Amino acid sequence: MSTKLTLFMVGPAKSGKSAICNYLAELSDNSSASEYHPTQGVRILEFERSILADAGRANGKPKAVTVAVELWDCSGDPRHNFFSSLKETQIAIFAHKPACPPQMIPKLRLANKSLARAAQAYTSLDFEPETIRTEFDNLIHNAYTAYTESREREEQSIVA
Ligand SMILES: Nc1nc2c(ncn2[C@@H]2O[C@H](COP(=O)(O)OP(=O)(O)O)[C@@H](O)[C@H]2O)c(=O)[nH]1
Ligand SMILES: [Mg+2]
Repeated sequence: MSTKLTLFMVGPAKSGKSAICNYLAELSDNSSASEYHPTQGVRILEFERSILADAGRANGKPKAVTVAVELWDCSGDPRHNFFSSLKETQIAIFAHKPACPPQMIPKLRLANKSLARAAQAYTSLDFEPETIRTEFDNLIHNAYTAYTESREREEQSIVA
């Protein structure tokens, strides 16, 4: 049975959340569509990613793991505040479209303490879109590692 991770894509309206979700789920690209279609409520995309998981305590070799991903493409409408309902075991990806050219983008300072150390990546579907997938796989890798480590700790506390 593969591990399943649930991730939420949240951020302001028209910041490219749905476009990124489609790209990650390898759905047909509609980024050239002239009309904007705001996401109503939430749209759930399911797909799999293969990652190279770190070696656990038991053996020394990294192994290829398939992770089932449930990606929630949330509405940017502030009336649907999905972020406040996130649990510790879930992950948020923020999409934001800065109003300046890519080379001028400053490092964002995230006010929320628990997000201060969050990884940031500057990407665009027009410019090196593969970076989006690479960063997403890094996120999946980190989440998978945290999940397996917490499971190992739980198992050990039962045995002890
Ligand atoms: N050229 C370009 N257009 C984009 C990109 N990302 C999103 N868009 C366009 O920006 C608009 C808003 O994107 P969407 O994903 O619907 O935003 P959401 O409201 O955050 O889900 C749409 O018309 C997309 O086609 C991008 O990387 N490049
Ligand atoms: Mg959307």
